[in-house]
Amino acid sequence: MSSFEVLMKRCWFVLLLAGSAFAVPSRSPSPSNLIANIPGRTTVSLNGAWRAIVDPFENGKNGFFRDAKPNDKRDLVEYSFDASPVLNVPGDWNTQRADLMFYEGPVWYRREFEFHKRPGTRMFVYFGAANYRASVYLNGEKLGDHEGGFTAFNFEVTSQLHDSSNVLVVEVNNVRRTDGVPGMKFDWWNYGGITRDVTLVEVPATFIQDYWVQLEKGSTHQIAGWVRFNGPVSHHEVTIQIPEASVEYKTLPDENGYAKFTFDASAIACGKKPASQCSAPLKLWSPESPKLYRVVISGEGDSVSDEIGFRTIEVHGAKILLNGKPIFLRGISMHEEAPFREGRAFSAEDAQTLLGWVKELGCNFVRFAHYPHNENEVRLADRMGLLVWSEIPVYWDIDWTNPATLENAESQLRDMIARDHNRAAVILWSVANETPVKPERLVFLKQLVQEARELDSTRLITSALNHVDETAPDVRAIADPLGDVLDVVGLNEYLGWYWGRPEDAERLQWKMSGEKPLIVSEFGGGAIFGRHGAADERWTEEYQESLFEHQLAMVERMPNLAGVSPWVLMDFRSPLRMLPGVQDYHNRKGVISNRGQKKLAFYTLQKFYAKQAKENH
Ligand code: GCB
Repeated sequence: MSSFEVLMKRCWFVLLLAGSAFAVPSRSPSPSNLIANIPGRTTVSLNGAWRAIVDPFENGKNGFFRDAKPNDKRDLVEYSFDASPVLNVPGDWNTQRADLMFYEGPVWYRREFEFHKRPGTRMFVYFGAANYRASVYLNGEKLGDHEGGFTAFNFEVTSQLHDSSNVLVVEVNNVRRTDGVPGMKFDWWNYGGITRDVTLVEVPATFIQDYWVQLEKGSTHQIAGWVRFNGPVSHHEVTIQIPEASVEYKTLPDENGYAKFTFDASAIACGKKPASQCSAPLKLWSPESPKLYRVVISGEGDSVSDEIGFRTIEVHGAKILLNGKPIFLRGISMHEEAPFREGRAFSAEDAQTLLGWVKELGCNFVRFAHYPHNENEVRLADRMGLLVWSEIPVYWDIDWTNPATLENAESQLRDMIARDHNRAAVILWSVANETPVKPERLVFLKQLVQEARELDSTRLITSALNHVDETAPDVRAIADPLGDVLDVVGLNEYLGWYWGRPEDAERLQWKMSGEKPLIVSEFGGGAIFGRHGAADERWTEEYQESLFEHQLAMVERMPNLAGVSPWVLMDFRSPLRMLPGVQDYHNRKGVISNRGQKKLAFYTLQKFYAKQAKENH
């Protein structure tokens, strides 16, 4: 231990460490340029009423970003933000104006704001998400473009920001694209707009851009990670503190403003105490005890505080181990759809309602389908003790051979991981959902799997597969070579809805090749809340209930089963579901209706999870 210098500081032991090479949980520095932990920064919200011009032919490309006004009565200016109606931000435009429900195309947003810059600071504008493409302009200058409807992005505005009145203009275009991620067809509403918070972020000239503080894979006391600065560094100490656990650790950044570290939290916290008294100074995070610690990272004149949980997640044969013990994932899939009012969910209250239902079902796991959900949901899952599957929208068929499409998917993957890599709740990164088995898709997805592993070697990589072979009468096996490179295999199967009858589940046997955990990531069927009838009558609550009963009994018999996340928590809008009087543009497979009413299948699942919780303890 010659490279360690152990110092006593107040009652704490401080380890000072410089220049050693360590195993870190990720490739570094993180290639994403996102500023981590916006809730923990000095910010000004730009949410509220923005003026909006609906521009179906994209005429505004000729200059709407200038926010021009006629100079005199002879001047011709054929648009006016001032005279245009407002749209709320955050929010999709579809549910704010009836005439925009089916709209796909560009909308120009404008927000005026007053701001006085403080000396020595740098400013950024941060968007939680805008679907699907966004071009951003401040005071007539272009800041940049962003593609992808569910990932955050930020631009520095230090030099564009005026010291008084400012005009921020954003063109948001939700038109579907053949080269997009997702592509042309998907089973959810293509809500357009600035769908998450917009924030001005103030940071010092040199600031902590991102950091990673998590347990090293497989260890319950070794913390490994990094801190990345933006701006000139003067090689001052970087400190990582976990005050409640009496941990303080110091290291130095390199010339690129990057400091990686690994330290033994027990050794620091225990100091000279006998080992028997301090074998586990960190209480591990788990669904039963979602302990979060305040972690303070400081250095180079900046300081950020976060709430971080510590846990391990591994695969051992066909088991998923949380903190070294096998866990059965009692889950549900959900969309980021607002309860009661419909539209995109974005607020802390939306998250509270949705995840409240998830807890009421008896879940310890939730699958955030089919794209990265807003940060409120992920942070609440951290606090509530819900394990999370997080996914990028590589969905059904996309342009597999197009390098720009791959680059786009990679950047969505990077930004998903960058925003949430300090959240203990997130245990699974999913690279795709129900993609067709063909060679070019395998090349594409293998690349994403490899990249996810390089970015985060501590979590598990998965994907929802749906290609199944009938290997003998009433025997099915997953037939997708992508399974070979995943840590955990997801299976979407719709026996009793898209094929066969619910009771066929009694006879069906499943075979798994190889020892890998399996999550049945979807099954389900549609029902209208309040429609009652025989168990074999489609769209009744009884049909859905019977389907759940048969499915759950079958799923329990599946080899390698490590978890379930049926489809889906709540009915949601979808352009693919038109049947009048039944669907009316809603996917009705929710166990809860879009008005918050619980269907019979909700209770079937709740009962199953109560039994599972008892048996697996
Ligand atoms: C699926 C998809 C999901 C759909 C669901 C359905 O397999 O993954 O996005 O909404 O089926 O309802 O058909």
